[in-house]
Parts: sequence; C-alpha cells; structure tokens
Amino acid sequence: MLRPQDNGSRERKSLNGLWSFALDPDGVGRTDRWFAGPLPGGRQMAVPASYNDISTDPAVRDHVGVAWYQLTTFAPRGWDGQRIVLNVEAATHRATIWVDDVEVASHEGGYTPFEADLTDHVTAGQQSRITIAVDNTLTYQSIPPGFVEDTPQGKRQKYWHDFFNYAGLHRTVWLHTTGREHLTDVTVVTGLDGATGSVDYAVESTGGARVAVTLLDADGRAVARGDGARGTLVVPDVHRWAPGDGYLYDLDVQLLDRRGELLDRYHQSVGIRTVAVDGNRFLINGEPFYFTGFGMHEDHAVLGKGHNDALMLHDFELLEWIGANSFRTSHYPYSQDVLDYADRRGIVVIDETAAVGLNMNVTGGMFGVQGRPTYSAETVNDETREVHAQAIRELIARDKNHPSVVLWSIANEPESESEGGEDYFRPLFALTRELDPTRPVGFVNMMMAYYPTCRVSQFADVLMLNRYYGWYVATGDLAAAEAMWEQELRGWATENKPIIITEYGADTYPGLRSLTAEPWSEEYQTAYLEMNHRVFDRIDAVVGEQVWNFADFTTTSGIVRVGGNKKGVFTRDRQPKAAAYALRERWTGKRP
Ligand code: BDP
Repeated sequence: MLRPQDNGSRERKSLNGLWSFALDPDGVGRTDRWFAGPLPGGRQMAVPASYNDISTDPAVRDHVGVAWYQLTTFAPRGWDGQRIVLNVEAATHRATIWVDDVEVASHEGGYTPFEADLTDHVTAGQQSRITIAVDNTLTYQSIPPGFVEDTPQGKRQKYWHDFFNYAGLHRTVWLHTTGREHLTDVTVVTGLDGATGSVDYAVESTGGARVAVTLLDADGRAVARGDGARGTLVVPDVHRWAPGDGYLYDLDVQLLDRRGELLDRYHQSVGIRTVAVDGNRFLINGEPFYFTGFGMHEDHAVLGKGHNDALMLHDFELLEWIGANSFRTSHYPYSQDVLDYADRRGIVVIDETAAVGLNMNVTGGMFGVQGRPTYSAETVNDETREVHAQAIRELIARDKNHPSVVLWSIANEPESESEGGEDYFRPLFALTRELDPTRPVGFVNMMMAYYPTCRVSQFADVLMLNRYYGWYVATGDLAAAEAMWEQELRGWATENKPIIITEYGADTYPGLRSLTAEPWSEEYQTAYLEMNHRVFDRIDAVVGEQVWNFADFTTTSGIVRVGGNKKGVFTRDRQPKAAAYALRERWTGKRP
C-alpha cells in the first residue's frame, strides 16, 4: 500500500475535521444499521484525535466497545474516470467501513493504515456517506492484548500496558485517486561503496505497464535513471543520509503505457545509508553509532493519541535542544508524519510494534489485574501470534523505506524467561528477518528476564534492555542500585551483541524538590540518571541510552501513578524538569 500523495498524477483530499459521532456501548449499531442513515444523538467528534478526553463525560473517556464516526462528503467532480480510494491511517484498535449502505473494508490493529477501493461505490461529484465503526476492545487475541471484565457497574477494559487505552481515528483519513492501472508498492534498499551509493528498487503495479524511474537529488537534478520494475541505481559522489543529516533523494516512479503516456506516478523519498551490527557495535554507514534519546509516546492533553503537526514539530525541537539523536516508537507504530519528519531531520528511530503487555505475570497494583499465565490456550495463543505476525507485516510494509528506521522492535517487555516465550517468539523473529533482511531485529527485555534467564534474546541482533535499578528495585538506594546494575550489565556484555538501554527512568513530580534527593523529587531523577550513566560509561557494549520517558503521559489509574506516569524528562505540556538540563549537558556538552 502506498501512502496517499499529491503529484502530477494523483490527488488526495483530507477528510479531517468534525465528524458525526455516537458511542455504541450495547453493540447494537450494526444490527440497527447505523451506517444506513444519520447516527443517533447528534454528537460531533474531531478527526484526528482520541475521543476519550474531548468530552467531559466519563462515559466517553471510559467507553468500552464500538464508537461510530460518520461524514457526508464528495469525491471531487474532477476525479471522474480515476480510481478512488479511502485510506485510514489509524483506527484504534479495529474498524469497519461502510460507504452509504455497503460495507467496504475492515481492519484489525490500531496503528497501521488500511484502505478501501471505492471506485465502484462513489460517483465523482456526488455525495457519499462514509461510516467508520471503531472498536477499542482489547482481547487475548489482539495486539496489544487485554480482556474485558463484566462487572455489576458495567464493562471494564483491563490490560497489561502502562498507558491509557486511547481510541478513535488518530490520524488522517484520506480520499485519494490513483490511475486505473496503478502502482501498488515501491521498495528501496540502499548501499554504499566508498563515495558511491546504490539504490536497489522494486516496483509493483497492476497490469504489465512499463515502469521508469528517475532519482533526483535534493536540488531536483536527475542523478540516475532506470527502466523496468526492478533495478539498481548507482549514485556517484553520494550525499549519505546520516544521523543529524537527513539528506533525501527523490525517486520519481512512473507507470507508462505503450505510447509513453503517464498512467500513474509516485514519489518515494530515499535516504542512502547502511545499517549493520558488527560484534557489539551498531554501525550506521559503517561507523559506530551511540543512541541518545528517549522512549516516547503519542500523548497530549485533549488530543490523546491524535496526531498534530504543531505538537510533533515542537517535540522534535525539544529532541534537538536536549541533544537526542534517536527515539523508540514505544509502544506502537507512530504516525507516518513522525517518520517522514525523522527522515528529514536525521533522527534515528527504533520502530516498535504494538505488542506490549504480553506479560501477564506483571501485577503489583500497576494494572489492577490479577496475575495469570501469559502463554496458554486461553490467553496468548497461536491466534494471538498470527495477529502479532500480521502487525509485523504491516509495520514493515509501511516503514521499510524510511532511512531513519534502523532497528525493528517486535515487542516490548513480553514474558521472555519461559519456554512459552521462546516458542512464541522464534517464528516471529524468522518472519521479521524474511520480510526485511536489511535491518537488525530485536525486542525489548524486561527486568524479570534478567541475565542470564532470558530465552528470547538469543534470537535478537541487538539487546534492548529496560531496567529500573534505583526505582522499582533498590528504590532510593542509588549506591546499591549502581552495583546491581553494573553486575547484570556485565553479564549481558559477554553476549558480544550491542546493548541499547531502551528504558531507565524515575517518576518525578515536577516542582517536588529535595536536597537529599528523595524518590519523586527532581533532584532524584537527575541523580538516578547520572548513576545510570556512570554504569553505561564503564561498559563497552552499551551503544545507546534512551531515557524513559520523553514526557509525562496518561495511564490507567492505579496507586503507583499520580496523574499518569511521571517519568518524563519534560512534563506532559513539554516543560523541562531539572533532569532535562543535566541530559542536555551530557548529550550536547552545553552547560545549563
Ligand atoms: C516499563 C514499560 C513502560 C512503563 C515503564 C514504567 O515498558 O511502558 O511505562 O516500565 O513503569 O515496564 O514507567
């Protein structure tokens, strides 16, 4: 699937704005054919946004089940004769679409795009009613997993991940055109040989029309041309894509009929770079790379997980200010706008699926759920794994061409110390490698699978560790934490793989100060991070540090969360805590 774009041959129309909206707590909308006419209740909802925090009504915030969105719109008159497609960038966690009375598509998974070919269902210049039923329910067979508890007070959604189950149409909904005979996919793989770059390209299309490609540099000059659906373009004197230098070429892909008339066209941006793992080094363009940055969240006041360009730009400004060269899309695929922008800014991305919370032993008051076995016929099973596999396929299909993406993370903190975990993950690693042999693959290990008990890290090219010595373990005792942490890390270092610390952090209530650096204070967060850095700096195999978290974020309610998770280095409204200045000094050398 190609992301909708405007170019000489394609047009797109955003359907963002206010849609009609109705909650369906009893699940009657489908049988009552809500798609066949105006939705009941006359409520409105903004797209893109999570619906949860828009209203003052707790029934909206805590809704479990289907929410209906509806818009009456026109395919522009000038689109007559073109193929017309509806593209939904994200509907969390699954959705069904109708155009007028006809069901045209449904999709499982809350963070990857899907589309419906509307050519036979809409007429250019005439009105159509688009209805999208979005279901936020999590089950043992969804990614992420969860279950719904029926209580005398109503349905309660339970899950094992530490962020609020925001739902809705989080990203842009597009109506767009392609040629009738059209391009369906473009894949690029780049290489370097000294000063010469290469771009292997593969183009897929319907029908057998001719493909011609031109690679343009950032000034619009053609630097290489190719004929045919596959080939290698050679770029002498290449300008590499590199961390901090998001240089992009443009691959102009044209589908041509026998007379050379344009049938369809697509512009694919290309950053020419290589990624490799060599022993315990992580190499970008053959040079060792050290990750600095954060695990992040798509999380903002009012918008929830809704994408907003202004807020995105501001987050990238803060990343630059603090000297971060990378982030992880914890714990789900982020908006495609974020990845496009990371490409352009030269920010390095660890790209993660939404497989978070496959660890049902974790309880401790965090999620308000009793422990249970993770891998069993009744919980995470073969069907879950197939949904997970599909999530990996869709992530790679969507993000394979982003130079910023250097590493796939196929899960966050699953149960990985058991045989069940080993059996569950073995085929998923094989699948990821088969789909993308060009990037390293890993998953994020949690402290319950401490060294040497983890049975899944054997499959990973890179070790990604989340550790909270000095927070959940040895709380407040940084000296003890430092010794324990170093000991464990020295164990991992014997594996001769690069180690990225993908989470370390301390909850910090902004404004709480304490001369003796007590937990929750700004002083403690700074001291905690400094302790971690001393340990990392002593261990050669550590090739990256990503603090948990970039900013405070909303979670489910619980006794260990005070207005959400407060491990942000920035507050939820993106103001710095004291630790931000310490990190800035470490990462940029700039004194506060
Ligand atoms: C880790 C999770 C992350 C949590 C964090 C925490 O990966 O999602 O928010 O711990 O407890 O277990 O703050």
